[in-house]
Amino acid sequence: MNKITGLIIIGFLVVGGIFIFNQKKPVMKQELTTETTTTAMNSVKEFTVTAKSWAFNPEVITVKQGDKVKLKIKSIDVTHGFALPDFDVKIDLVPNKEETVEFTADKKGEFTFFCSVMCGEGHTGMKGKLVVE
Ligand SMILES: [Cu+2]
Repeated sequence: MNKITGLIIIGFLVVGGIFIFNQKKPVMKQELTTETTTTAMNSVKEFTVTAKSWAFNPEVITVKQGDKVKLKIKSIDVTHGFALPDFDVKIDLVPNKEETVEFTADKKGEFTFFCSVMCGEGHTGMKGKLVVE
């Protein structure tokens, strides 16, 4: 009889434990949802970027985490490219044609963007930095 009572008590503890554990989860989810909402309220940051042999201007673009980033990029000489692999951005820049790329800066850090079209001797040094604070 004592053994059975013991098992029942253990059973209650386990069920109670699971109950408490499950109670905590929705609270965590709610916190995440709140964070997402805050992120969605962040603004669109627009930049005009010029590409020419062999540099981007501006070379450093700084935004806040959660910002929606809009880049209007134009090559003013030969065909260049604009690649920002961390945000799945890769585009060819035909001379004097403005291209627009948009992405959400959803992670903090410093991310290199670079020219992705062979454009001459300075090609490999043609890069810049996206800073997400
Ligand atoms: Cu290039």
